[in-house]
Amino acid sequence: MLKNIVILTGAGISAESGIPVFRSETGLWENHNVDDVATPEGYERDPDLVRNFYNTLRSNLKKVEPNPAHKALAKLEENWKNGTVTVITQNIDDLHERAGSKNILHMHGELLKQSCYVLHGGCGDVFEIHTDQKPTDCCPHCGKMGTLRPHIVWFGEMPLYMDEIAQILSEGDLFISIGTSGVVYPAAGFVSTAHRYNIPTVEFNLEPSATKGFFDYGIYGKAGTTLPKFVDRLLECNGDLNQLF
Ligand code: BJW
Repeated sequence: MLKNIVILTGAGISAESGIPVFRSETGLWENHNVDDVATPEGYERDPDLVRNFYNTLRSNLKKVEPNPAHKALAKLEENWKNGTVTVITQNIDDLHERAGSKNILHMHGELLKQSCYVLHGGCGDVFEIHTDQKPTDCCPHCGKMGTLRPHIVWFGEMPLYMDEIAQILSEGDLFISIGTSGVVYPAAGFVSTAHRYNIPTVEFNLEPSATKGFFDYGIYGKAGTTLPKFVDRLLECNGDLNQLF
């Protein structure tokens, strides 16, 4: 029987809420060069630019709401009685939480958190933040000034919860990927891990992703339309995939 459901989400699930995806034709993120705002080197070059970039993204969270795709995943978690539903998200927004999902791992960090940067002499602790981060802020734990940074995993940094994710993948019975281009590792490799464990894999996207070859099934269209229908059918047939595909 299908017990544990593992879900990987990416920027595409939040697109219909109004948060832009990363990979656009311009190659820019919110009008910034990726190297400037999403690498440790960019932060060393211009911490104010990076701090302000994430302050703006954090502030913009107030203007967006979860969409039917986020709500469908929360509904699945609440109503799935055969095992666990885990959302591993690459997203740094809080829309899964606001939709009602509880079992979430933010592998690329969270906009509503900041950390005390060890490489700048900080203590490594992580704290909630709901306002703008300022260069004069002091760490609530070690008291140092100027060591707080956005709690975001930048390129070249180790994503979070990797041991837990490896365990969750090894215990999964169904792997679902939603709204991710499949180009950023290690997240892009989770489907091949699931494939090696011989569990069914499904992707939801506007179009086949870079890792489409590893998916057993692809459901293409806007996740806000396709996912609620899929979740309803999954719950109705109690996870019998033969009835679903
Ligand atoms: C819809 C939709 C709708 C739209 N409905 N769908 C060379 C080869 C291989 C790897 C590397 C390499 N050189 C360097 C690396 C490693 C690097 C990497 O992968 N780089 C590649 C770009 C080549 N990775 C890292 O550095 C990571 N760390 C690492 O590898 O450490 C070592 C390690 C190895 C093994 C195990 C453990 C550790 C860290 C990656 C950190 C990523 N951080 C970011 C930035 C966040 C900050 C910010 O917000 O500014 O996270 S990058 C960015 O990309 C963000 C995202 O989470 C991530 C993934 O993007 P995502 O979510 O897939 O978005 P898009 O825009 O790409 O795609 C959206 C999709 O949605 C599209 O497909 C649309 O079609 C679809 N869509 N609307 C359904 N309505």
